[in-house]
Amino acid sequence: MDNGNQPLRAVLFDVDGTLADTERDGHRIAFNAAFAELGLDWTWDVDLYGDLLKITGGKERIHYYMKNYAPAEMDRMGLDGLDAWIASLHKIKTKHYVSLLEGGEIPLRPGVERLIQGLRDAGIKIAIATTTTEENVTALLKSTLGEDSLEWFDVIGAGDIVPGKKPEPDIYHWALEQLGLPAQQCIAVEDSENGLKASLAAGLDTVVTVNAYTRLQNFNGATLVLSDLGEPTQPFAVLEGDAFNSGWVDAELLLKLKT
Ligand code: XBP
Ligand code: MG
Repeated sequence: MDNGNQPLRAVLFDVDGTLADTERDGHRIAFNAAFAELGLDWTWDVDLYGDLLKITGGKERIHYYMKNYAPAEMDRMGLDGLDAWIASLHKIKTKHYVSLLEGGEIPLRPGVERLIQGLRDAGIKIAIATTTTEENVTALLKSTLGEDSLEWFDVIGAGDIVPGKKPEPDIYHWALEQLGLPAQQCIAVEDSENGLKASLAAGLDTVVTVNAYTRLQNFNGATLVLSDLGEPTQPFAVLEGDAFNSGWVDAELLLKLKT
């Protein structure tokens, strides 16, 4: 199919909080399991983790936590060894997180699978633009959409492949370049203020689906802010913007947002 003249050629999905509610019962649990494995008496409870989420990137989040909550341990580590130690702790965290996903603990959010299939059927490209580690993305997609699902995505942009994590736009710039498309022909789907800042700074129209950690954040500039992507049996709630009387996000609605 030649979609050369279409106003919408690709949808770029964030992962954590957008494809699945991974933070509270996924990443947080995995961080705590890694701390316990190394004999650290650190516990990130649900509220503390909500505060820590303002720092994107697991390694960066650990660094911020140490600086603010465990400065003595940070001093003991010394500047030279700190980054390597955080990287090894984070590797252990990734192992725990991947095994949670492989155990089928974390489902996709409402409407995600339906939208992805619908975009594929409509010949609209799909891509991932996330701050999280690539292994985590692979494990989430395989455990929820099946072993072959990685091939459905034209581009998977994740983790440390760019220098600046969200709210920097780097990962979106990278993904757009890989897609070979201008931002004007694409839409991003995000769940957080940091994610929205990144997508807007890359020039992307953005649909936000909020979750418990992000629902009170500032989503100025989003094209649409929704409770979730919605399903025919379970329509979304519109929090901001015009959803053209739709109850669920599909290719048709995204095309309308582009006109
Ligand atoms: C969310 C993040 C990530 C995860 C943890 O990214 O900021 O850091 O919380 O994953 P996004 P890592 O919303 O862009 O998907 O520990 O692998 O960084
Ligand atoms: Mg997110």
